[in-house]
Amino acid sequence: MQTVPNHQVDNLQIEDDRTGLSVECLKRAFLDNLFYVQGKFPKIATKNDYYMALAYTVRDRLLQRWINTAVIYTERASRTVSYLSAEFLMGPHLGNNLVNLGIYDQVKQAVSELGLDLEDLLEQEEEPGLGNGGLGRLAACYLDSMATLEIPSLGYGIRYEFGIFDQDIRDGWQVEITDKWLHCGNPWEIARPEWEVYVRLGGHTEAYTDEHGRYRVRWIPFQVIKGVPHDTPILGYKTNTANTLRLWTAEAPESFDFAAFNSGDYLGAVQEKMVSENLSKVLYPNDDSSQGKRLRLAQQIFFVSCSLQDMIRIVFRQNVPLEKFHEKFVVQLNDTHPAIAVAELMRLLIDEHDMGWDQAWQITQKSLAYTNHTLLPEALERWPISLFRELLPRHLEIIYEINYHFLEEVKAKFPGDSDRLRRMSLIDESGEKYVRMAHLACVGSHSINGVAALHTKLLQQDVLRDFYQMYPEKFNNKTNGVTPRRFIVLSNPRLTNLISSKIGDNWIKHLEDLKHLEAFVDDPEFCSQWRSIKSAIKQDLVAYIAQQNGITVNPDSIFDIQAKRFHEYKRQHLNALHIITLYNRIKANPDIDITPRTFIFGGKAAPGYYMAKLIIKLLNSIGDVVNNDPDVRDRLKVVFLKDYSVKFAQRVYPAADLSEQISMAGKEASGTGNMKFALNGALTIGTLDGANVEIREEVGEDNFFIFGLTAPEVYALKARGYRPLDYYHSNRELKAVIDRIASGHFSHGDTKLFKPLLDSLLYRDEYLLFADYQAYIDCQDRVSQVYRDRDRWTRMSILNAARMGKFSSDRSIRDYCQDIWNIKPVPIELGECIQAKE
Ligand code: OX2
Repeated sequence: MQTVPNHQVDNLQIEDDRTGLSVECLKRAFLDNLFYVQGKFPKIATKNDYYMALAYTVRDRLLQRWINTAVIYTERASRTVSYLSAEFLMGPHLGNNLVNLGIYDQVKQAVSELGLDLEDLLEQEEEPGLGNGGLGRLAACYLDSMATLEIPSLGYGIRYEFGIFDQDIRDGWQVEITDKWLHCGNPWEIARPEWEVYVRLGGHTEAYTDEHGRYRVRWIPFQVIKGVPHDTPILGYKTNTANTLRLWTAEAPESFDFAAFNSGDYLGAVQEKMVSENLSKVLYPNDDSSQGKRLRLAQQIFFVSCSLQDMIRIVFRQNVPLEKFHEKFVVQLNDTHPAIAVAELMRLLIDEHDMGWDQAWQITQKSLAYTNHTLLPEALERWPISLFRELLPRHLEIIYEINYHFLEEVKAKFPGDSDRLRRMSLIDESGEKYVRMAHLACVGSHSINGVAALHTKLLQQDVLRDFYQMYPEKFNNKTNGVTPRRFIVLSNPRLTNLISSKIGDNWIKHLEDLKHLEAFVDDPEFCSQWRSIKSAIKQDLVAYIAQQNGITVNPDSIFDIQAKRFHEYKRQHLNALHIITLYNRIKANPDIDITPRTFIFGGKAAPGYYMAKLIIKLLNSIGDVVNNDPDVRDRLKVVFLKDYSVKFAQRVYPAADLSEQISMAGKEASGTGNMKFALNGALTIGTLDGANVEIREEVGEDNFFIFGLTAPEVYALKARGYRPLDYYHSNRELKAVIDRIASGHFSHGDTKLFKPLLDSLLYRDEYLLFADYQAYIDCQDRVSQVYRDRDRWTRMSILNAARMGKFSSDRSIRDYCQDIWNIKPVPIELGECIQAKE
């Protein structure tokens, strides 16, 4: 427990209402905030007022730690990680902060003594959905771990006014609704207008000679945008460290458009303002794909420039010479979305701070490090040169110069290899010209990492092969991890208590300690407790499904869950083929002995991704038929839970028996849902893709349901010439499944509805569903068999959770600190600022 900070008044200890952690103190503070912040009293207060009052009560306790942390970092000019990410998928703050402060139970009691229910208040929070999926959630887990490990860090990103859209399902189709996460206010952030910065866009450049006779370039922009930082404290688990997430909003600089450009043209000026504010309006809802839109490039330069300028401000404030920028900051690029940082840091150092090229280049390379998150070709960002020149004329010049020096280096290392020069150039000149952002990131960084062992290997052998040959020393792997605070302590308190009752609670900070659970795997009482907890959680989900979808599901059935973004490579439709296979078996033989299953899906599709949306429609259509067919007799249920989010994920992971991780091998860089499910005792059915490989290694092959082609087998099959029709014609069950869909059985006789999907499978099947179909079905049959042996299943479930130690984001962050960042913890003592206040 934290020691309670007190003011000493004549030996009498009086708790400070803004820092105290006792139940009495929390109650007083809560009512105080209800009155003085929300301006309400209990009789007229809404649930949201209560939520806000509680949030401010918790924020007060964070502020004390936040300010102490800032004081110490500033005094010591501590080396700091800047985590640059276009997405941070934080999830609700309140519950997590209660866990990390260690006051969940006290607050629960405090609000209950005031006649309120904590769970109810937690439900009130609109989560900031400032990310699409795995990439944004990883950034959030890493912030939690950096704070917990007392690593000085700043997360930098965009404060999108509209985060990821809300998903509704109408007539089985996904419908997108704008997310209004800010409409009730955001109690967790503090705006810092005093640290605003300006970002330039468009216009042209001019060369000139400075007073020392040096060649210089001046950039005359077409537009200037103001960036205003909004800070959110990120508290570590049971530490005093509270780091900062700094998100930028775009505004019009009043003086600029009103005076200089639009004098007298009031409406024009307002128009200008709206155009500026557009920059941070909306998150692009594409996961793992890039569309090459102008506004997106503008968003990237906007948050990157704001963040780098902010770092330079901090460097100056802490009296660090700019030549030592790379000693003060290491800047981690979360995929290529912030890769423009390479050119922008060069520009700031050279054009704005008078540094020479060579020194600026050294500093840039030493500061920046790049994480790649995908092997999908459609996700590799490239920008048409014309667009780039129009928006970032100065950056394009700098990139050309970097490219010149870089290609000289390549020539020196591989003389006479002009094909290599063409492949490696920062500019793609094969047709219309493009800037290749991954190449820019590789050249400008001192470290390049993938996010799982297999992914890093494939990067080296394939996507970034030339760069691996050029700079082998830059490459390293950092397997992803997830924070056990949010994804088990907060989301699964029952399992957390059981685990801690056996092995203490050290595992929450040292997840590898979960291995001590193995000692209890043969203890019948422990096994029965484990089982009854899973069963109770499944009951809760049953109630939720009944209320949300009006579907009755059997709590004893296998809860078979696939929850993630919809993408063809993730193969939710392979799962659908399995459901229909079982359905067909029942239709052929209504008395067949089948292990009951509930198939649960959750996830959003990019609004413009037609095929992914059609897969959602297919799943819902299958559900409509299967759930209501009397022959099925409740043995199969198909449930699509709409509007999957972090909040919702926390409810789903603990309830799973089976976790579906069935991407085509070689496509899923890592996956992190796979880790969250297993940590909560689900067994995995999966391909040898991404981190599945390492999860299986850890939990043991006997405790993992593996199937399907390996990555090399996928390549080999494609190279031989893959013919999906051959599988269709030679596999009776597969043919029956496809024919069942084609017949209109799931579409009220409409044979056209799913034709595009079927055609793409029959004639192309890019993700090899047909090739993996039989292996998947056989593996699922094994799952059904094993599930019937309750004791065996429980044992496997316990071993899965017990062996997940490696997949804590704390381990990932320690690895980043050691191998890339060269950074050590800075412990924070409480105290100083309380005295300062008095
Ligand atoms: C995702 C990857 O698809 C996923 O495999 C990985 O676990 C996650 O990033 C975190 O590393 N957009 N989303 C991703 O990559 C990109 C690009």
